[in-house]
Amino acid sequence: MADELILREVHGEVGLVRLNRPAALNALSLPLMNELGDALAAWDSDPAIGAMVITGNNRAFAAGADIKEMADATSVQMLTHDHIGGWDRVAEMHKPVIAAVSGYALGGGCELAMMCDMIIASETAVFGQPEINLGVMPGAGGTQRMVRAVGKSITMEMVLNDRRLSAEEAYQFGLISRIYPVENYLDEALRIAGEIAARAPVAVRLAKESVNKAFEMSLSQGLAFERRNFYFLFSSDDQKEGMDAFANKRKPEWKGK
Ligand code: DAK
Repeated sequence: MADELILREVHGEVGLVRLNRPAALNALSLPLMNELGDALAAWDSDPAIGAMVITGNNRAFAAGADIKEMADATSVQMLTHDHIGGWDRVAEMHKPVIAAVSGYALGGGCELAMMCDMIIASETAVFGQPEINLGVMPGAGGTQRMVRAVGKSITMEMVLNDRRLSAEEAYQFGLISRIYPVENYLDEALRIAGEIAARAPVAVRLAKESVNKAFEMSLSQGLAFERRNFYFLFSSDDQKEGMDAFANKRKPEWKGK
């Protein structure tokens, strides 16, 4: 239906959310973000789903938070409406989440993509943090996740002077992991998500958690965290299965236990 804010599809073991406000370039309103958070959370606890993909359409992943919704808000309303609540949930998922981006990924759209575990883009993708044009600044990770991805100088240009990155630049700078033609970027994102979903689930979960800790911890804390997760996996059936399958030259059958 045309007026649904998001569309949910299941492709094998992959849950796909299509942001669905094409007339507003998928502007991320509060109701849309709440629905997105609900959809991801449901799949995160569904054993039939192993990975998730968020996409928009060929013209826009998302051109930002909904400016018209925010325009008249006061600081107190922004604070008390819990604007961040719906957004934070995306980064809290235990299962891998991939952003499949074509066209505009601006402001909150770029921040939403960066909350995901990897970004796969079409050749037409454009990444930017243009909030400065509105007299504000990024509020959902644009100054923090971007600087960790592409470094200080490029982030400063993006945040202070609305520099936009093409897909090729975003790839060179390390913001995204793949570029595909616009005709098949989504299929490729679904393919990669499907491959990850077919891997040992407990190992995938702890590996994702460990990589993300690199953004939160010192090196020594992160190394200790990684090591504990590594040791923990030796209590899983899948570790025994994976190593036995290797030794016996057969394909492993994961149980997620
Ligand atoms: N919000 C609302 N409507 C938007 C929109 C947006 N971000 N972006 C586009 N639209 C609407 C346009 O108003 C237009 O609607 P109608 O006039 O047709 O009703 C329709 O989408 C088509 O847009 P255009 O006519 O402008 O299309 P063009 O091809 O000419 O231009 C554009 C495309 C992407 C260059 C342009 O639309 C644009 O500059 N859009 C705004 C980009 C932007 O400034 N984004 C940053 C928004 S601020 C937070 C969470 C998130 C955020 C902050 C805090 N917390 C949880 C605390 C995020 C903030 C932002 O993202």
